[in-house]
Amino acid sequence: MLFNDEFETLPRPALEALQLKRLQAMVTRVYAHVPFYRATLDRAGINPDHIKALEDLKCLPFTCKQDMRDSYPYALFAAHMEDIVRIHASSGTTGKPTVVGYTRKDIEVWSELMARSFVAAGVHKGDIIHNAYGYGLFTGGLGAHYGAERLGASVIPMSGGNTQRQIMIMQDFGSTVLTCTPSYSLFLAEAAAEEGIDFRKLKLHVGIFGAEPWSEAMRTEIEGKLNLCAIDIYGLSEIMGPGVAIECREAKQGLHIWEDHFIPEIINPVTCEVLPPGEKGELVITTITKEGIPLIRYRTRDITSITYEPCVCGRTHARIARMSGRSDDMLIIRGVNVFPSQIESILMGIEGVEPHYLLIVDRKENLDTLEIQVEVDERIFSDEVKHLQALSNSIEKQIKEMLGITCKVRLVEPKTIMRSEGKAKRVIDNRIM
Ligand code: DLL
Repeated sequence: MLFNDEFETLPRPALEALQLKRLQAMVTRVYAHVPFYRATLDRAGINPDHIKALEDLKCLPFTCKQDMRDSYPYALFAAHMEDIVRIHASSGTTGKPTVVGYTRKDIEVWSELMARSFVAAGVHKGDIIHNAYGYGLFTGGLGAHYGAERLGASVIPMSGGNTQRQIMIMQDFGSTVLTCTPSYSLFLAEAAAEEGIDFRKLKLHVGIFGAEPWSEAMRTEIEGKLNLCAIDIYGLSEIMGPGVAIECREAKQGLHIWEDHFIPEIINPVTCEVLPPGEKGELVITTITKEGIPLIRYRTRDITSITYEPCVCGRTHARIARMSGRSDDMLIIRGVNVFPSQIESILMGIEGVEPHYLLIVDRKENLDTLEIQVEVDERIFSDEVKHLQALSNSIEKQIKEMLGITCKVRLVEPKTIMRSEGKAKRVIDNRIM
């Protein structure tokens, strides 16, 4: 099933011709309306007429998060304020948030792309979507909401939090689709079990999870505990919000990125050279239809790879691999690079280990240390100390063998690690002052 048959299956030559036309129009517009872009393009000696082919994108300068911060709040907007109908912001860990503005047309496009994403995930009219992404400045709640309405499904605007009530509503309203972060879905299942409610008996058939990194092993865990098909959805506020890319239900092999609106590239984050399909690097996105805040070659910091291989679902849009983390999430422990998702994959493969963990990085006597706190199930936790010790030793050994880092594993009681209603916090790095 497709939402927009024509655009989702455009043959590649037609798709690329459309991309070029839209790219040229976008660059012309930002050059005329955004002083920041006029200055950076002038500095690079490029004027909009230089873009004759898609390959010319490579000559354009990158935009990064700092450029958005420097333009706080509205300096990167390419539309007049009277044409901006919505403002969202993403809360950075430090300082001011990153602000994005949408024209009426931007909201229409976003709604369509979210509707396409829902259909790709196997959602249809008649479904009851329990939307537990946060409503507010965060794009998750309203983005999914408008997409659900555009599709014509029923949407329950739950937002995050109030977990007990969420479960009651899901049960009584007969929700068939759950949208929230993957970590919150597990929290919901756990809270339901505490009340004696078996999540597996609810009517949910699909969960659309994103906004934070999660592993394939976490998918297996969620699908088992919630008895639904778990689909990965990607997006970021700078580019639009949720619905930039999504897995199709048919393949669940990579996330289709809606290329009639975004041009993806993968670069080496150090040298900035563009990498060929299949190679892992940083995802860079150029928006080609946005009016409010179009971005040229935005460096997302998210690490993935891309493939243009045809997909069984018939969509012609490229697929990006599940994000393995953000380049700024990457931990360097005694010189070894490691992503939290790699540790997660190892933990999830171990019997009795629960999908709740926290990585604590510190520096003692000039040496980096990593402590992994991870919950184990009740049965294991009440076991003899020597068995617990043996289990933590074996996890430490596997991590050493597979990732090359020495760590200390601390097995903790069920429900000790803080649960999150939105994006989970997995790392505490005490080395950062
Ligand atoms: O998280 C938008 C969103 C809402 C996506 C709901 C999906 C579902 P931001 O708050 O701006 O926007 O955070 C964007 O979250 O750069 C990634 O690092 C991370 N992220 C988003 N989706 C995924 C995913 C929303 N499926 C940042 N896998 C992005 C891994 C993800 N990381």
